[in-house]
Amino acid sequence: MLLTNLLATLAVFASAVTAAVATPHHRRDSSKKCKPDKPKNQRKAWHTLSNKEKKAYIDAELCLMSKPATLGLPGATNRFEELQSIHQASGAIIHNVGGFLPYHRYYLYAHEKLLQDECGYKGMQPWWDETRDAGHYSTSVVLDPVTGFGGDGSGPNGCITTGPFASFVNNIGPGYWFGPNCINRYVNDSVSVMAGQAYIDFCRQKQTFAEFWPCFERCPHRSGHGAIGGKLLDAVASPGDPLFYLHHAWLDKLWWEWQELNLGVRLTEIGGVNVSPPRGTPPPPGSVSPNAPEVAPAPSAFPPSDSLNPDLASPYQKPAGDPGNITTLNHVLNMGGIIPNATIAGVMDIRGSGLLCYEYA
Ligand SMILES: *[C@@H]1O[C@H](CO)[C@@H](O)[C@H](O)[C@H]1NC(C)=O
Ligand SMILES: *[C@@H]1O[C@H](CO)[C@@H](O)[C@H](O)[C@H]1NC(C)=O
Ligand SMILES: *[C@@H]1O[C@H](CO)[C@@H](O)[C@H](O)[C@H]1NC(C)=O
Ligand SMILES: [Cu+2]
Repeated sequence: MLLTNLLATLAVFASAVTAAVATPHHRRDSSKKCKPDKPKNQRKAWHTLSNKEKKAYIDAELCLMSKPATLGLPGATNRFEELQSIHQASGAIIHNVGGFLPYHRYYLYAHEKLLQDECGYKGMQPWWDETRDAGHYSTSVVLDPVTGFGGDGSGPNGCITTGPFASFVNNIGPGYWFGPNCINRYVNDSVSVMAGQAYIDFCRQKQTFAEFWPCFERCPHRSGHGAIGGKLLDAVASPGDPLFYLHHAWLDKLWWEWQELNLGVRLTEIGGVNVSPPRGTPPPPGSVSPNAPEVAPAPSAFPPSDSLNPDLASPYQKPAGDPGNITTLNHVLNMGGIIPNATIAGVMDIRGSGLLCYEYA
């Protein structure tokens, strides 16, 4: 076991060195000094926002949903769906891989930037403090019908009927198919127990990135998707529920807190497979908390239509950047033209040495 760990660490180190001398990554505008701790760069917890701040965020999201698509991405009819479309098309190369956390970090940034640049949003991406709501998501302020994202779904398709997004018609999903469909939810409080601190601590004590990411991707990541259910549990079309961005911001915060425990190593430590293993592959031993049940993927109630995304990623498609099967800092995070592509190296640090400049408050 020790030897395996040592070899994994060496492999990770070797790829970090290779990355450092390879193609430089896209850099942020150096004319803008990064001050991540300035209030304007702080990502705050949803429950700490004033009602006015909450409304500003939701209004900006509604604005993205109302702006026509501009990039010709498959299935997308508006700016919000363009983001969802690139997530759908990349589905097989951004989940169950070592690039899962970096991809979603940069993806959140793309969303935050669209809200700010296209819809005049002055705030930052808020995050959902799910630990606070573990075991009782159904009563979370995040699901408030007036100041939040609306509540649980109902009826035969589980469509949400309250909140600002109740009438949103989503043209992406389910799965690799195209809509139109509603935002649906099947909130399950017992699954939401897995947002609890004990589950986070279980992954937090993992010493290497190779051990950390599969643990974390499963629980609290997948369990959170499972606790809301419906659209949010859709493996590839889940960004159709705006809750996606609050869930992933929380996960990004937790990943950053793990990085902060050993920044000297964890700002460059990466690894893990680079192509999704076939469905049903058992997780690596020790990566799953003994209490964490498997959370089923989206129900297979796909429409019997020909509306399949033509860009459907093949299971063995790989991200650009490095030919190997192990994730490296050179791998490309493809944003489909929404914002420039980046490499993993560019998003490892959120404090301004790369592309990102924010802090979690
Ligand atoms: C909630 O999830 C648990 C665990 O997966 C399951 O046993 C239970 O049936 C679910 N409850 C509902 C109402 O779907
Ligand atoms: C890389 O992964 C592909 C697909 O799983 C596999 O066919 C190939 O043999 C792997 N290559 C190496 C060098 O492991
Ligand atoms: C982003 O990366 C993808 C995958 O490598 C590539 O096909 C695409 O052309 C890149 N887009 C831009 C704008 O560079
Ligand atoms: Cu995802």
